[in-house]
Amino acid sequence: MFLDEKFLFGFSESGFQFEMGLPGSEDPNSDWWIWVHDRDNVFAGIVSGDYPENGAGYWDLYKIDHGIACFLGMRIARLGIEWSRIFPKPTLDVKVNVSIDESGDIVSIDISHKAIEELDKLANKQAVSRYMEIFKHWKESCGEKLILNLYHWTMPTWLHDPIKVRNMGPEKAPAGWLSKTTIVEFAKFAAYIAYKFNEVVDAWSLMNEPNVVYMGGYMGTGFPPGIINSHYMLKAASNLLEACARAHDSIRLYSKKPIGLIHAIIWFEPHQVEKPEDLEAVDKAKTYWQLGFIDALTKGVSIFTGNVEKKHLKNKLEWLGVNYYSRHVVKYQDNALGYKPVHGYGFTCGSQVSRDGRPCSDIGWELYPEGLYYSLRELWTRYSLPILITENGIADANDSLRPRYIVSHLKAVHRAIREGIEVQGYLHWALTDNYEWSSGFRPRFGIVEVDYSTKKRLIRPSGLVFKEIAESGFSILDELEWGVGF
Ligand code: PGI
Repeated sequence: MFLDEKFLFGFSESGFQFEMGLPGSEDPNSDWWIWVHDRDNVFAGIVSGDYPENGAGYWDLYKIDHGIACFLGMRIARLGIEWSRIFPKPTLDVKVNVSIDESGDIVSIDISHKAIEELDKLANKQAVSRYMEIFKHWKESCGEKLILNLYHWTMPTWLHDPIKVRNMGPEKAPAGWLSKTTIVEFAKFAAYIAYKFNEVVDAWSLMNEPNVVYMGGYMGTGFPPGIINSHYMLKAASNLLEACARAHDSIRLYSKKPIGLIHAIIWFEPHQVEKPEDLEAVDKAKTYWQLGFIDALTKGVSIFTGNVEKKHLKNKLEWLGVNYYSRHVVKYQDNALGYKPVHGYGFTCGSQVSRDGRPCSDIGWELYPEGLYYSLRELWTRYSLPILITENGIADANDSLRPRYIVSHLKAVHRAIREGIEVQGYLHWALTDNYEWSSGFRPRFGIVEVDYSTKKRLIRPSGLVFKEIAESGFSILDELEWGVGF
């Protein structure tokens, strides 16, 4: 078994969404900080006008949150580390040997120990030691396991300035994932973090949802840099792939712990199938959204490698993190991707009840637990990698749907396990309310409520449902009704 013999319950967090809140915890050095503070973005309604520095304050209050997590029966945490906190200033001058093949791909990066020592001089030592305190506190209080995720959508402004990219174009600004430089710097960052934190980490996650980064950033407007351009999307996806592969190699210089990828997994279904293109639309959506990326890092070939095998991308995953929330019902559309979501279902439910009569969350995401079971089955059949549910949860301020959400999704997980699918744990999103990117503080994903003015925490009733299941195991689920068919 990967990580443990027993099934693990826990929570997931990212840096940007939880850390800031109390004076001194601000991190103004990331692309997302610039993005959510940009006046034009606020004025255009692209971002909410809420600021992350008014958030939950985990940077200072982590001991309280760990205590609550323990009380709720949580034994595993997936935490993030903010690249911009560790390296607020450029690491570009630290020399490494980069090998490039005839197609321009970065196939290896040779990072010497001397380079690590130079990175150590540049690193913000206060941030390094605070992260070490947080991680050790989790492991020493009651957390048995820690997954450390290296990238959850934010990067230093010296590598990505999304406002300049939008205004002047990616050639004239630090261009983030549109630039090969970011791949090299990410590999250095990964090596440095493995060097510093290996002892407290049980498994590594290379990135959280690179698929949302390339789809959100270059096929929509809410994510930086908010440019709709399918060529940029493909370029960003292929650079993200190289970054994952090279970061994997970097981690292996200093750590033997399992390395995986956390991905946004949406269950795609056809609407009424009227023509063969409608079925192809489902395939296209799955490929662009999720399978294409994982295929490349396992088999070395996918749509993002131009359908040719790239050996330098192959066999880079030892486990898979599944972030599951809802489905998309899609149909054929003559656009760059070949599909569009049908409104009234899944992520585009748009109201309190879907066109299938199922309840939807405060932000209009439909409850569809079967989709988690179907996704687990598909991923297991295709990759045979051990799976962790690394996110699952609901924006539900008055906690009326969360108990049902948790129970029905755990039933889906239980069914998958009974059928022999290796699912090692369930990490809820989220332990506490947090900053929901462009949407600000309105969506309430916490199993624990946060009063943002006092920073006080209050366990929602669903927290006690979670605790009971985590402490007594899956058998208790049979006593509960919710399950939609399972
Ligand atoms: O929205 C809730 C959470 C975020 O707070 C996490 O940072 C992020 O990892 N969430 C939901 C998803 N991913 C995350 C699912 C994928 C998705 C992202 C954006 C679906 C629609 C839009």
